[in-house]
Amino acid sequence: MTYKPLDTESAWQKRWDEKKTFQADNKSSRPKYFALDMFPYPSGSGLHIGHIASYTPTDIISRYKRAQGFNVLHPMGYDAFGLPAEQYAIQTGVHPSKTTDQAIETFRRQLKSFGFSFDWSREISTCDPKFYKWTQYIFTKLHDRGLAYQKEVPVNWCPALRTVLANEEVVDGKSERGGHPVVRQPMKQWMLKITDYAERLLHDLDKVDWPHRTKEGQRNWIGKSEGAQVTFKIEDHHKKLHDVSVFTTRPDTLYGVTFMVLAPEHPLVPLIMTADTKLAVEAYIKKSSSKSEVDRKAATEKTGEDTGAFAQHPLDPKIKIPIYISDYVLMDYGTGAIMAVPGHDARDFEFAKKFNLAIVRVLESSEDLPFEGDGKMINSHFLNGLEKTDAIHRMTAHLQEKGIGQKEIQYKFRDWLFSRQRYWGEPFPVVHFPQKGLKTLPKNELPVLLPEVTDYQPSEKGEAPLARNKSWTEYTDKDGEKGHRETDTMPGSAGSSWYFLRYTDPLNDQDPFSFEAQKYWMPVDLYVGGAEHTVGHLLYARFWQKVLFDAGIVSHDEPFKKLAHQGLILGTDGEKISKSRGNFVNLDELHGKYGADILRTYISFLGPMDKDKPWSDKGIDGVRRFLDRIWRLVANDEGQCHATNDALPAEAEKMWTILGEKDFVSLAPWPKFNPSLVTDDTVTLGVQVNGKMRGTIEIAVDAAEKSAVEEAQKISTVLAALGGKNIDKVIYKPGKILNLIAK
Ligand code: ANZ
Repeated sequence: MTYKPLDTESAWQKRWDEKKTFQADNKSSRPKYFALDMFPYPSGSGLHIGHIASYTPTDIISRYKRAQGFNVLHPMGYDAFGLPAEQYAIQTGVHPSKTTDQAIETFRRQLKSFGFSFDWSREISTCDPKFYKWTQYIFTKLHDRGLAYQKEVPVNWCPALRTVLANEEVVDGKSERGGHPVVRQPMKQWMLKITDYAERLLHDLDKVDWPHRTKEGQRNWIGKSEGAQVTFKIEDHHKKLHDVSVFTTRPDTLYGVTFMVLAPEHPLVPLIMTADTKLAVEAYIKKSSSKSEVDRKAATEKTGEDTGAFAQHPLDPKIKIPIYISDYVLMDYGTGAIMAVPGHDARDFEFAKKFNLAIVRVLESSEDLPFEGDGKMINSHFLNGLEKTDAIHRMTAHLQEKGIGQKEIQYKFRDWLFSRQRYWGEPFPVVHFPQKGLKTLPKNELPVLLPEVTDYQPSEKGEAPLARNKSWTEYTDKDGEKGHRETDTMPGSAGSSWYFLRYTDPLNDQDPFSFEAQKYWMPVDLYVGGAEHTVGHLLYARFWQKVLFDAGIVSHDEPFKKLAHQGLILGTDGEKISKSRGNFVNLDELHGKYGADILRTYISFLGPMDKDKPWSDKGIDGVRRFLDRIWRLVANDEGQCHATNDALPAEAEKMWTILGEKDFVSLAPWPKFNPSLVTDDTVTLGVQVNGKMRGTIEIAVDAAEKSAVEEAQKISTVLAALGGKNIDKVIYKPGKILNLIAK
C-alpha cells in the first residue's frame, strides 16, 4: 500500500468541513489561543506561494495548540475593498463586485485544498455589507470622539491611479502599489487624528512581543523629537514686529545661529520680502510648490533665496540674523521655520557654504565643522564649559524664564489621511446638511450601502465617482431637512484595522462583536504577516484598538500580543516573484502534482520562517520520500491495516485510522511523556567481592541472579579477587548491585 496524497487529501478536507473539525468555541473552559494570519487581498491571480509559506507555520502552531488542549481560534477572511481589487476590475473592465466575488471563490477553493485548519464558520469579507456596517459604525465612534475631521490638506495625489494616497502608501515618491509618480496638491480630505495617540502608540510597544525591527520601524515613523520652541522677532517692511517661532532639538547651539530659514510656504514670507527681493522670492516659491516632500528632503544641492529681511537674536537684539527661504525647510513640521546653525548641522552648513554665510563653532572638538557630535560648549556665554546635554537643559530653562521659549515635543508622523475619491470602498456614514452641518448616521441607518453603479471609474480631477450618482447622494432626514451624502469612500485599510475583532463574534447583527466574545479571545496570541505592514496596517490597527478601548468597546489596549513576519518566497532566480519576470510559481499546478501535505512539509523545510528564500522544487522529491517512509511505518504492516481499500485520508488522518483510531488526529491530544517507556533495558551493574568494588557488567535490568553471577565471573579483576575460592553467598539486587561473598 503506497501513499497517494491526491486520492486522500480532498476527501479528508471534505470530512473536516462536514464535521466542522476546526470550529472554535466561544464558551469553553479550555485556555484560548488566537492564531491569526494577515488576510489576503483576493486578487485575480489567485493564491501565491507566499500565502502558503505564511499560512503554513500558523497552521502548524494552531494544530499543535489544539493537541495541547487549547481552544484555538484560527480564522480566515478577505481584505476585499480597496485599490488592488478596484485596479484589477478597471483593467479587466468587469465590475469590482463581480471580480471580487470570483477572486474570493478561487481563494476559498485554494485555501481549502491546502488543508489549513481554519474555522470556516467565521469567514469574513470587508466588502460584505454585514461586515462594513460595523466599519461605518466604528467610524461614527471615532467621529463622536473628535478623532475624525475634514480638512483642506496638501495630499499625495497619484495621477496614474487617480487617487490620493496616505503617507504610508508612498515609497520614495512613488505609489507603493504600482510604483507610479505621486505629486503634492491641496484637497479636502477626511483625516483621523492618530497623532493624538502618538505617545501611547510609542509607549505601549514595550508591552508587546514583536520583532525588534518592527518596533523600531514604528518608533521611527512616529518620530518623536524632544527640543524647544524659540521665538525670534522679525521686522516687516512697514517696520512692524512679528514673532516667529522655530522648533529646535539643539537649543544649546543658540549662540551659533548665523541665519534663519523659512519654508517657502511660510505665511510671513510675503510680509517680510523687500521690493528688491520680491521677484526672486516669488519665483522660488512657485518653483518649490511643484516639488514633492520626498524630493525636497532628498535634494543634495541646497537652493534658496534671501528675503532681504532680518531677525533679532533672542538673547542679544543687537545681533541681526539674515532670513532666507529654502525648500529643505518643510512647512508641516515643527513651525515651518528654523534657526540655522551651520557649525553643527550638516544641512545648514551646506547652505551657508553656498550662500557665503558666517559659520560659528559653539562645541569644542578636534573634528572639522559641521560637527554634529557631543562636546563642551564654547563661544556661548553662560553655557561655556557645559556638556551638550547640560547646556540643552540650561538654555531651555533660561529661555523659559525670559518668556521667549519652552520645552517642546514634535512627532514626525501626521494624521491619517482617511478618504479616497474612489468607488470600491466603504461609503462614509455621513450626511452634510446646509443648516445642521455634518451629521453621522445612527446605528439603525447602517449600513450605508455602496450603490451598484456601472460608472465606477475614478475621475481625472479627483472627484469621487459616487458624486455622479445624484439620486444616491440626496438624503432627507426625519425633520424633512434635505442634505447630501458624503461621496468619498474609506481607504482599504479601514476594514483591516479591526477585522480581527469581528472574528471573535462574526455573526453578531446587533454590535460589531459582543464585549464577552472579544474579552475571551483577544488579544491575538500570534499574528503572522509581512513586514511591509509595519507603519501602515499594524499601526492603524493599534490605533483603532486604543480608540475602542477608550470608548469601552474592547477590554485590551493592544491587539497583537506576539507578532512574526514571514520571509518572501523568491523565484528560482532569487528575484521577487512576478509574472513579468517569468519566475512565477503556479500553485494549482504544484498542488495537482504533489498535493498539500508534501508542499506544506517542503515549505516548512525551506528555511527559517522569517528569512527570504528562493523557491526550488529540487528537494521536493526528498520530502515525498520522507512522507512515504513515515507512511510505511504505519501502513505496510498488513496486520495493522484496517482501511486498505477505503478512499479516505491528509496523510496523518489516514494513518491514524489505520492505527485503529476513530476520531480525527487533528483533535487528538499531543503525545505525553511517559517515563516508564524510556527506562533503559540494560544497566551497568557494579560487582563487589566481599563488599569491595571489583568491576562492572552490562546486564539486563531484570536479569536472573544466575546469569548475573556468570557474567561477573567473566571479568578478570573479579576472578583475581575471588582467588579461586568458592562463592559462599550472593547478594543481588537487580539493576542495583551484585556482591559475591567468598571465604
Ligand atoms: C537648530 C539646530 C542645530 C538643529 C543643530 C539641529 C542641529 P528632528 O530631529 O528631525 O526633529 N528643523 C526643524 N523644523 C524643521 C522643518 N520644518 N524642516 C526642516 N528642518 C527642520 O530635527 C529637528 C531639527 O531639524 C531642528 O533642530 C531644526 O534644526 C530642524 F546643531 O535647530 B535644529
